[in-house]
Amino acid sequence: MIELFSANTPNGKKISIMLEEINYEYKVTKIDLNKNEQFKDEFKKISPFSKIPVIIDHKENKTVFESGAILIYLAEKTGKFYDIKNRLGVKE
Ligand SMILES: N[C@@H](CCC(=O)N[C@@H](CS)C(=O)NCC(=O)O)C(=O)O
Repeated sequence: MIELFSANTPNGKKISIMLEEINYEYKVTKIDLNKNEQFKDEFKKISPFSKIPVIIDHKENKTVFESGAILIYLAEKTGKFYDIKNRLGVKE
């Protein structure tokens, strides 16, 4: 199961859209940016720059931050929306 730490912003939404598109089971933990929850020590353990979005892949025990990195992680995990041949350094 994927846990998405997010807020109602474009960077947050794009991960929700991806999770819906790949039809992956996930839960959302809301981070209230207006209450500065992104600066809490507990959150900074998974997001060192105090930004959403972040995901924890509980099955793999992996944390990923930065929306682009999250999108690639999910695409590679599911084989959808990303051709591994396009990855830098991968030779055919
Ligand atoms: N490059 C980052 C940007 C993330 C980002 O700017 N997140 C904003 C919301 S869209 C945020 O967490 N802002 C809180 C803050 O800066 O205190 C990404 O693509 O994930």
